[in-house]
Amino acid sequence: MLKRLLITGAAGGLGRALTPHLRGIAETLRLADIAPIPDALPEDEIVQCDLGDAAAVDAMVAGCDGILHLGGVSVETPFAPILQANILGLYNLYEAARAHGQPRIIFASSNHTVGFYDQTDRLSADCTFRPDSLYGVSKIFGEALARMYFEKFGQESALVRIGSCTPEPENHRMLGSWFSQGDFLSLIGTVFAAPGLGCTIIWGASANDAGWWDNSHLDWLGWQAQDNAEDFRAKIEATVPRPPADAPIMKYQGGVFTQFPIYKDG
Ligand code: NAI
Ligand code: 15L
Repeated sequence: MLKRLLITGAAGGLGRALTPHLRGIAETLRLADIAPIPDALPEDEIVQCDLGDAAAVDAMVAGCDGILHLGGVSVETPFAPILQANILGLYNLYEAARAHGQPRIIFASSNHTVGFYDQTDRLSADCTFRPDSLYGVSKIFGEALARMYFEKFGQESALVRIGSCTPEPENHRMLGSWFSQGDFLSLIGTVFAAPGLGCTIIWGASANDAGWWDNSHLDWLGWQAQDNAEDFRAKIEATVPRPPADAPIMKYQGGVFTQFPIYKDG
């Protein structure tokens, strides 16, 4: 069991959904976010900090032997907040980890690193990046940074390219991209329990019949997704109007992110 698991982005959608189920894998949870964290328990440690603040990130990481890094900008925005949270923030996090015993890190990367692939493409973990947004580019930076800290210092990371982590798939695209919260939780448990991890790319997706991503390189890890978006197909067909086949949400793995402009401040 971990002694102290740091969960960044604990006030966000995934942080709030996953945290209650992670109490069993660590003696203490340290919950961090720039925003107030609504559902913390009295025994949780709370840290309010901006990932762009190096000293605050160093203090946030000190004393932790595992990190679930969910914090950061999670959508397409102007470059400034992405730079602060996802680029400077990642550097600050890995530098803090280097200074404090190299706790294993699960980095919430994204399908938007490869969003310009077609939904007819099938991808292995070593595919060429095809980012669909500045947000996707920032996740590629995070993956590259993690790799460099592994090569230079042996820092272990799981780079989880999350598809769409929602309680249920919500539209036709998510029949391919869905990652159930249960499958994410079992992955987190497996990653922190594994004897060795290295720096491993993992497609964060359930065992979807209509899925696009191949995790067969992970046989050694002993994790297999259990859920399947196909179980929700009838519900989606009945409740969500089917977009035209050439609509971005039906054509591209990254869906509508492929259509976003470069947003400017102001
Ligand atoms: P979210 O936007 O709900 O949560 C992100 C949290 O990060 C927020 O609570 C926000 O306050 C915090 N944050 C933002 N900027 C910060 C800063 N400068 N310093 C400290 N904290 C900051 O996102 P969600 O859906 O919970 O996703 C969690 C992570 O997983 C994100 O990194 C996202 O990119 C990634 N991801 C999520 C997917 C999903 O389906 N939910 C899919 C792919 C990736
Ligand atoms: C992501 O990376 C986003 O953080 C999330 O909000 C969703 O848009 C998800 O990808 C998705 O592609 O469904």
